[in-house]
Amino acid sequence: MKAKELSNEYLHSGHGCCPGCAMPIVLRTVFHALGEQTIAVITAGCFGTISGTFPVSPIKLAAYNTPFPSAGAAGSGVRAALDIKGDTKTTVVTIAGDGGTFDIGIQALSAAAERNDDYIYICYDNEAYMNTGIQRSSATPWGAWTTTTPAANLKNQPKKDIVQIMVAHRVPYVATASIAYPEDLMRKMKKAKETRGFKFIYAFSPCPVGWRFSAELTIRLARLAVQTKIFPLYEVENGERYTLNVEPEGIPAGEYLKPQGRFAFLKEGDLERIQENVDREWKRLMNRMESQMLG
Ligand SMILES: Cc1ncc(C[n+]2csc(CCOP(=O)(O)OP(=O)(O)O)c2C)c(N)n1
Ligand SMILES: [Mg+2]
Repeated sequence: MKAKELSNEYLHSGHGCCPGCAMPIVLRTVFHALGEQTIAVITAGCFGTISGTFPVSPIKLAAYNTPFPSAGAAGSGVRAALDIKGDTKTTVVTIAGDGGTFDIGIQALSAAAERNDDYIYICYDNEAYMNTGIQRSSATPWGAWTTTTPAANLKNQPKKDIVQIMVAHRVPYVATASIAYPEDLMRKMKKAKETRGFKFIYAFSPCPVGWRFSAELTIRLARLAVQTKIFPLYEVENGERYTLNVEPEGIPAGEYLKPQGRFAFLKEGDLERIQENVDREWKRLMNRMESQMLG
């Protein structure tokens, strides 16, 4: 990344995130790309907790806090207010976790996408309700421990495919992103900023506390998620044009799962089952990309 791009900080150190949390790294990069003429719409997850600590908020951007169910609508409202004032330059970005996006806020998110309202919605996915104590969400992967899916009763449903849900709205831009590939994340944010209409950015966000891994492994796990094909990096324009951004090495899924204590309760055969699912999902993605080339 060029030094000039990093010269303006909008998320400062000294914030209240846990050591090794990926979310402030994701959002620091996001804010670098969007610049200071940005209004952040914030929900009650971990980001809301660290950014709403008056008078020591670490963010240097205009911010609007809203309940989870209205996050999608609040982004639309801020955009509409700016439009009425004739301000087309300010970028609106709604930021929510996986619980706020996949579960609690999905109706307002869907409605804003259906109207193709002109703002960016970012979901940082740490795969559970972390701020309230590691409860499972519909983004928690199959076989994971959480406080509501204990060792004797691990998560028994697959992760909801939020990207396909958003792609089905045929919005101008949907992209997955990872802090292990910051240039890619930066480029996607700039593209989202330049694109008119609704944009959905889905950022992977490893959580050392909830996933039970050592804090220095955050970036390595983010990279392994991409390289094992568990979290592919790709973008989709107008609901149909797919581009794969990083060709994964296809490292076995176990390399990603083993450092994480939340997967310590898997039984014999579970690893193979997870690997089969990763391969099946990857094939589905490749089929979509191929059918677009044929069509
Ligand atoms: C409507 C509503 N339901 C529940 C809560 C309680 N709550 C506060 S933070 C949180 C966790 C949200 O999880 P997520 O969106 O994934 O963000 P994270 O904490 O993981 O960053 C919950 C359930 C709330 N504030 N509002
Ligand atoms: Mg979460």
